[in-house]
Amino acid sequence: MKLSSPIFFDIPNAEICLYRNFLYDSQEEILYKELLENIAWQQDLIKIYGRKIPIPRLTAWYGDPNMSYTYSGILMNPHPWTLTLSLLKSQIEERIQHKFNSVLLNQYRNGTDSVAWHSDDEPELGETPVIASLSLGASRKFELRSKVKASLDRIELLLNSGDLLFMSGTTQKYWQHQVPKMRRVRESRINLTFRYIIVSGN
Ligand SMILES: O=C(O)CCC(=O)C(=O)O
Ligand SMILES: [Mn+2]
Repeated sequence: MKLSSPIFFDIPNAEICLYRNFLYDSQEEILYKELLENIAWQQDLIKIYGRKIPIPRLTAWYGDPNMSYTYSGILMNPHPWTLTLSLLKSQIEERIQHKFNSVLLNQYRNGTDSVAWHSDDEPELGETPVIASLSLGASRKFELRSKVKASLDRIELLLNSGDLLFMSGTTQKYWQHQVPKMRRVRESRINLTFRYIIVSGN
């Protein structure tokens, strides 16, 4: 791990910071290949006007036992942590001093894969979700827009391989984010969002 200093963004009602080059280049490549080959990637379907269509990316959900999670109406049961994922989790936890119990992985096969505007505000993430998002592979745009003030400018970041984006506080309450299509991008990208699910009754 490189101890690059984080960039803090001055965004109203949001807490966002970015660690550029969080990983060593050598770790990045090994990790990317290992995840591409060994993660249990699945193609989820989403119901739109009664028709089931494939979402434009592959996903996988890993975590502690019982951390099931509903994402875009899809109930996901976690696969148990792989050694690679749990080492990565510890590395991130140590750096940002926050605990995680699950990770959602997205694979964008090329620039036509994407994720539409949304907030990571599912009830199981609590009032102020804490998300650590690691990018590997192709560089892709990551955009933020305010849910409450249309007058606020959109924020656009380019997330490169090895970057770690950290979102906390009221970011999910007041802002949405998306990874838009970038049709000229031919290479794939893997993104891991480490999350903390609050189990009801705890
Ligand atoms: O790929 C990314 O950078 C973001 C993914 C995302 O927003 C999500 O999985 O909720
Ligand atoms: Mn998200």
